[in-house]
Amino acid sequence: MTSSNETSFDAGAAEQLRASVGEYLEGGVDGRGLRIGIVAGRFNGGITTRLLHGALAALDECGVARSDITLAWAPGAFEVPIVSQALSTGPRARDAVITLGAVIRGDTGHYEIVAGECARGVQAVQLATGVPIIFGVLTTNTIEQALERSRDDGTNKGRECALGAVEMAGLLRQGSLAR
Ligand code: INI
Repeated sequence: MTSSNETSFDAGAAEQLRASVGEYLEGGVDGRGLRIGIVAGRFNGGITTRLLHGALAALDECGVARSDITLAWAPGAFEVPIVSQALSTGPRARDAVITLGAVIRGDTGHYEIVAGECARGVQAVQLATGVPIIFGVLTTNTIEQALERSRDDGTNKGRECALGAVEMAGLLRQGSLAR
């Protein structure tokens, strides 16, 4: 992934815009009181478990209570959307759902189908339910790339997705976005 001064988000510059618009909305990192669902694929479960540890650590940092987290294991990435849907509908709908999985091209003849249908399904669920479904399903060419993206550090994709879940849940509760 490339990053440069030109492409990265400039928080200072954005902050200066706050007073120049009618309504300025952004999520944050306060996860207290949020109910979060996590759907993890058991396929390539060594990778998804690494993502899960990254996600849980970040949710802890945001103040999300462990008792407010539901963890559901799906057989694989293909089943992740329907479980996400079950966690985002009805009276017990979560404030956000994090999906975690690993589809590795080298191992998979039908890589495009599994990865594509998972992404398509996740997007369909969040647009249909209004609950943010964060896409933490790795799609890589090699096992090494999947290991690299699930390292036990700040670059862990599960961590990034947990922060995204807290941010999106907060954002969608704000101002004119609130339902
Ligand atoms: N599921 C994954 O999560 N990752 C994969 O790489 C994968 N491969 O390699 O096929 C995979 N397959 C299982 C699939 O998600 C379903 O569980 C299965 O097809 C049953 O519907």
